[in-house]
Amino acid sequence: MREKIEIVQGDITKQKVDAIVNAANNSLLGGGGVDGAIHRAAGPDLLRETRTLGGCPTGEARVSKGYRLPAKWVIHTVGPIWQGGNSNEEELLASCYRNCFKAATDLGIKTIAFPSISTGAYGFPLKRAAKIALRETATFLETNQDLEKIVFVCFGKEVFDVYNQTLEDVISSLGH
Ligand code: AR6
Repeated sequence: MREKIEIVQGDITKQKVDAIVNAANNSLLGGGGVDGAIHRAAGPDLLRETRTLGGCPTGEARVSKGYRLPAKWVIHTVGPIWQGGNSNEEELLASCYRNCFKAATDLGIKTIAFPSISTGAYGFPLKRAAKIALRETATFLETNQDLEKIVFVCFGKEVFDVYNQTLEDVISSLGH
């Protein structure tokens, strides 16, 4: 399981994987952060398609093509806005990862890359978010063999270090 998880520092729009995940907002019409970067790299056809999707509730996921991206697909998910921790934020973030894995298996793909959902503009504490991301990934990999590689693309060294440390914590707590 550990060998299927990769943590890298870099730009998700450059990843050569079957699908990249976008940390979008409920409108799916683009924004700042990783969402802005993905729309710029994919080109205007991406917005043309996401306009037809009718938005996306927080915690769910929607699929579009990748257009000019190296990735064939974009899985758009909407993370929760951090409101202090008592507004179901942790469950909603876990639900983003679960729904992205479901979308990936429905597409029949083998490789996927995630950004650190909700931890930029939406203010989710990084360590807590990383723990949720990696725990959901480990749980998924325990029962599902479809995905061969799951990449966490960390934008900056701080995020990279936190993900690496958290992966060790999650794996040892699961007894692997
Ligand atoms: N590649 C990988 N990660 C990136 C990139 C990139 N090119 N650019 C930024 N990040 P954010 P959120 C990191 O704010 O918190 C948008 O406006 C970033 O450093 O992109 O879920 C949407 O439209 C951080 O670690 O997403 C929504 O309105 C992580 O991606 C809102 O922001 C997530 O930061 C969503 O906020």
